[in-house]
Amino acid sequence: MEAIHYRNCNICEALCGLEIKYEGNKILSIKGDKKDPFSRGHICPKAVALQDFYCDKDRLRHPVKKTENGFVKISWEEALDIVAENIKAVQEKYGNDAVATYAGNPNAHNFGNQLFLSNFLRSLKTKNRYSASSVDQLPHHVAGKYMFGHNLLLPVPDIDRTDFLLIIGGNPLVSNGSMMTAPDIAKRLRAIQARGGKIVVVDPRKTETAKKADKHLFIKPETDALLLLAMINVLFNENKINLRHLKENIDGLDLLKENIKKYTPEKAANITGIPADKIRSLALEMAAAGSAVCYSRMGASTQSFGGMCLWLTNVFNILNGNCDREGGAMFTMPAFDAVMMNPKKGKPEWKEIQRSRVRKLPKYYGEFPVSTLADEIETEGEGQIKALITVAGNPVLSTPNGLRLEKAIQQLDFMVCIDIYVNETSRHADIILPAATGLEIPQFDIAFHNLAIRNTVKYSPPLFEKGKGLKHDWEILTALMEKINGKKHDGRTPEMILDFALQMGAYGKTGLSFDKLKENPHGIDLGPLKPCLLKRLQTNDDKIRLANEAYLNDLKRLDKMFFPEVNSGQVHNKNGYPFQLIGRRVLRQHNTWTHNSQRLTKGKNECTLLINPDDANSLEIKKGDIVSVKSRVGQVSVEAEITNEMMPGVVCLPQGFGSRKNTAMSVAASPLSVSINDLTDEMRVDELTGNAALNGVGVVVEKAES
Ligand SMILES: Nc1nc2c(c(=O)[nH]1)N[C@H]1C(S)=C(S)[C@@H](COP(=O)(O)OP(=O)(O)OC[C@H]3O[C@@H](n4cnc5c(=O)[nH]c(N)nc54)[C@H](O)[C@@H]3O)O[C@H]1N2
Ligand SMILES: Nc1nc2c(c(=O)[nH]1)N[C@H]1C(S)=C(S)[C@@H](COP(=O)(O)OP(=O)(O)OC[C@H]3O[C@@H](n4cnc5c(=O)[nH]c(N)nc54)[C@H](O)[C@@H]3O)O[C@H]1N2
Ligand code: SF4
Ligand SMILES: [Mo]
Repeated sequence: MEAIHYRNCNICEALCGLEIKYEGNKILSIKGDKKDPFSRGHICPKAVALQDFYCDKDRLRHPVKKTENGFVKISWEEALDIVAENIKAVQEKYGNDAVATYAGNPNAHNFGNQLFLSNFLRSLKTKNRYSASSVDQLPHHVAGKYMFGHNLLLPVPDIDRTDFLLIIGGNPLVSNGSMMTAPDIAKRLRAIQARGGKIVVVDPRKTETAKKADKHLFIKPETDALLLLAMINVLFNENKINLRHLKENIDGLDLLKENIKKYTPEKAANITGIPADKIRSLALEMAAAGSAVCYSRMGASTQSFGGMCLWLTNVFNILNGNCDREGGAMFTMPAFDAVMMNPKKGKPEWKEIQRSRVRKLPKYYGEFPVSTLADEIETEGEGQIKALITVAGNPVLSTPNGLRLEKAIQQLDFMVCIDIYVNETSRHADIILPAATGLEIPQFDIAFHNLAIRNTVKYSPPLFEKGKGLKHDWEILTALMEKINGKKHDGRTPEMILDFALQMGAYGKTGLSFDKLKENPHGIDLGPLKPCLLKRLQTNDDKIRLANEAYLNDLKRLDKMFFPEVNSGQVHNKNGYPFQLIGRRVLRQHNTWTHNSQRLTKGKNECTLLINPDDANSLEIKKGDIVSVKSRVGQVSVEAEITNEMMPGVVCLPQGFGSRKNTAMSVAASPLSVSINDLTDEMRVDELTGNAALNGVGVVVEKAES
């Protein structure tokens, strides 16, 4: 009999509500749920592909063990025993730090993993923890910690009410929004313009979002910090500082002013490529708008000055009177409140930052930057990594110089991957443990309600029972914990923890509980964001720190890079690599793992190198030519696409490609699909946060021989 199931899509951060018609275990249709109070019926093509992942015969459906003849199927009991034995053996022989972990992006979208992963990682007592955070949003967390006292106190642009949205290095019309959960983003952006507001995009590429904006400013990659410094400089010089209700809680205003006074729009103009008068008028226009917000994302965070960009973004919003205010940068009050469940107030604030063994990169909230994972595997000595556990990740394709990492992981004593596929990383594992996913798992979002432009809440039970050979990630994690260090699981399910957290949370008093969620399958609207920062601040003295020493010190690195005439030092020159490479996302693919869906991959080749017509001309490259792109670390051959979307001197490849088709026991190569991370350089990091500098990589582009 035909039936309807309502749930949230768990692929990206937008949390779209789905209405799924099904009969037995067959999907009849997947549409947007018009009654979802947040997404209002919106979905993107990826949600429809949930059925493909559910049915995919090439998904891993039972544990496998590597043998000389490839992977062979084994029982869960045997697989878990092998993993536990090998992990324990490495721990005993080399110490706990010899076991490293890498957690990938889908952990953030999986209810069980959100609740059980950190316990599992803690139980291993290793300092070698890595995740996709350091190729993504780490600078946001570092700014949250330094400025507001908690890595999860992250401002969200209140796009439903703002009069002026400045987007730096984000392309929400394709990504559907990031560090800004805003389903149906296209309609929300149009609404800004319809009510007389304005959208400005700063990006080295005239993106899908930039094309719909009121204004697009090309910026040279990795120079955004200079733009932001100059805009803040304008606020000071033109007496536009307006701290509003945060006035008494601001710390470091004078120190900040003193430190940034030299960064004038004139100085920034040369470096950013944006004329001084445009920088000045952008800052002044935002100061004069009824409300305004600067939102910086991937392009700003995954670059050499990512930490500084996210700091300055917050500073600009605060000084401009638009922090914690309607239409500005606001804070959420989620029903499952990860900040209040793990408060930092009352705890010592400025602990010394630990450094990694080989490259001395910083450790933030328990993790080292993944850009140094290969170093830690390859470099002998005490603390060398000898075993790796990956959970829902594919670092060979998703982290810089993936090929070096691919080589490094083959020298490990042992590797286990918890994944739904044999991917480019897990193909080298000794054991792969297959997890249930998508329509087979319950869905309650813990991570992204914290970053949402509106407070809402929703729980969805699994639609289908998980396949016979599969376990939920959280079941795998608790089973491993039990086998490795004897820590017995207390029997609590994700739902039990959820019920408790909801009742303890801000809405518990008004009757929000797990039962209430089950009665409301479309979700519950908890209203627009409200000013709440002063209640949520986690610094011990209730101050918002504008001028943390770590950031002020980092300005010296910026000077060295961009003003070599003042500080003799490294020059931001091209060193024989005349082009700068940046990344992009495509609508019908999610990171590295959705290409088994025919529905998503049919159509034209999207893995192309975008290049400006003048640049193409001077290299005698024509549309469709195969070009060679070479960086310090590698080389790829890829089809060229000539477009004046690109700023001259900048070329663009999509991320997430390079995937060979996943089959049940292996991965098959696809010639047109290349990995951008065969070119990105693991030595390029934002030294302050350790985040990878994935954008702005120096490359040589040439017409390929044939
Ligand atoms: N050059 C460049 N590199 C980038 C980026 C970029 O823009 N440019 N983007 C970066 C960003 S933002 C991110 S988030 C990272 C992502 O980096 P990763 O997280 O390393 O890569 P994903 O492709 O998300 O890999 C997720 C893996 O999880 C598996 N999986 C999916 N669902 C589940 C599940 O429910 N359970 C389990 N156990 N496994 C599951 C998939 O099969 C896949 O193998 O890539 C980063 N890399
Ligand atoms: N369809 C689709 N949606 C996705 C994903 C996906 O793979 N596919 N991945 C999801 C994930 S994991 C994430 S983290 C989000 C990311 O969400 P977004 O941050 O919106 O995604 P990107 O498209 O990477 O946007 C980065 C932009 O920065 C620009 N850029 C590059 N270098 C610079 C620079 O130096 N300065 C400035 N100002 N701009 C620069 C690029 O041209 C690009 O337009 O998307 C999520 N949504
Ligand atoms: S925008 Fe994201 S959450 Fe919404 S349907 Fe697409 S993939 Fe799913
Ligand atoms: Mo991401």
